[in-house]
Amino acid sequence: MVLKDTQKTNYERDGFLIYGSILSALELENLQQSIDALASGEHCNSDKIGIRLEAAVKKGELQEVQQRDKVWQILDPHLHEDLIFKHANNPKILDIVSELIGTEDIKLFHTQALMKPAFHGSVVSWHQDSAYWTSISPPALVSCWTALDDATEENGCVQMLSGSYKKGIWDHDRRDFLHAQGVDTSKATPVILEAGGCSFHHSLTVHGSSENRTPHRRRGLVTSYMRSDSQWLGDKKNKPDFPLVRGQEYANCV
Ligand SMILES: O=C(O)CCC(=O)C(=O)O
Repeated sequence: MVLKDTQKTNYERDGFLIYGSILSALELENLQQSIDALASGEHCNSDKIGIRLEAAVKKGELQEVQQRDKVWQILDPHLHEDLIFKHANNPKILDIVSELIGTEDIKLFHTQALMKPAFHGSVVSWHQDSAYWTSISPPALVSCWTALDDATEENGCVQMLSGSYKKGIWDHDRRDFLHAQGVDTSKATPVILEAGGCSFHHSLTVHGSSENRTPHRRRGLVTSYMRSDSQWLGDKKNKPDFPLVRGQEYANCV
């Protein structure tokens, strides 16, 4: 057992856990460099990498910065950088995930880098991950959010709504998900982390993040895990080959 009883109790109550330091200084530096290499467009697999740009770039603003500072999201960076796949397999992270997810048998669902360029990093609206990840059942995945820069309220750290995971999937209006339901978002908890620290959240926990108002960028690396006995509800021929990161796999499961 790596988690203290209070940490497990807090996760069960809140649907998230602000854990703190998880990376060594060298691991942090290597991951920062890997993410920047992917974002810069200079990587050998550049044409294959799923990259979404910051909204300001699409509006024709934010022209005077390096390419890497125009990027908002990198999809599945572990497919292109061994170091990121190694991070997704970090035993310290997997020890915690297995306690939170309730089994030693774990597959990697996906990874993503979420970047907020200085002054421009835009809002991630309130959402539940499982409202998008509808092909996986049960909707009880666990994500680890690792800070590659200090994450503060000013630069748009993630905000979590405590206990929100207990109500299943909420009615989903993508334009105004929470306010439409009369939820007081001032009660959300800011996930403040130093670079190299991490938090964990349940895939039904309502969360989002605000804009980056500072001159410093905010990069986060998310690795999301599911039980390897989860069911794939999508078309069988479209099921990705999800990597087993711990324990065993099961027939007719993900
Ligand atoms: O990094 C962010 O701003 C949002 C993170 C998020 O939505 C997630 O980890 O699922």
